[in-house]
Amino acid sequence: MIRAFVALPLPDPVRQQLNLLQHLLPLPRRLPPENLHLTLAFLGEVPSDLLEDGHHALAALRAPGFTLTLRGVEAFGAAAPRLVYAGVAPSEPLLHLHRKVITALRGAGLAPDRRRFTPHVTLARLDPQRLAEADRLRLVSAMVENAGFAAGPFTVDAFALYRSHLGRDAAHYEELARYPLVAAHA
Ligand code: 2AM
Repeated sequence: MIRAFVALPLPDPVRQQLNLLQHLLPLPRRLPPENLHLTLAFLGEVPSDLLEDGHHALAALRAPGFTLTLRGVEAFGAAAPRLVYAGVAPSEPLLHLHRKVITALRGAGLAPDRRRFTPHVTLARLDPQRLAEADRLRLVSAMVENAGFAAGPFTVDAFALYRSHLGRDAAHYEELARYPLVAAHA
């Protein structure tokens, strides 16, 4: 079984900006900069032959490239933040790509996570139970101070299939395949 997901890789300068943002926030733990990405579909543990079928379906997908801007700092779990992320400026091409990826994966017999798609780049995961009230307030106020964060616009010209190796500290993400998008001005 392979633990897999589909995501947009981010250009180095964008990951550097995100890393800076991570350090402007009082976070107990931060995702390593090399792990920063925008998830399109989470597959969980899948048999390798099924994943191979998913790979072929993704390789056959045609969608246009586009530009994307990251904007704002937000959290899932408003009162008790459990995941802090950089937001994504509204992007119809991103939603289009997401729909195509989901359709391709389902067509190949895979069952991507069905949660509503809220585009985001995870900066840190937290355990709300272990976050003292004073730390929570410091975090929320730093998020407000950095609400003007923006990165981009940058070009999105590919998406990728990743394998997740769970580790004791951070997971390690291995890129299994990269799928080019159609040039926007071909
Ligand atoms: P995230 O996008 O919110 O950070 C690999 O684990 C990637 O798949 C992570 O980026 C992770 O969350 C995303 N993901 C989506 N649903 C998940 C789930 N149910 N379990 C683990 N990771 C999930």
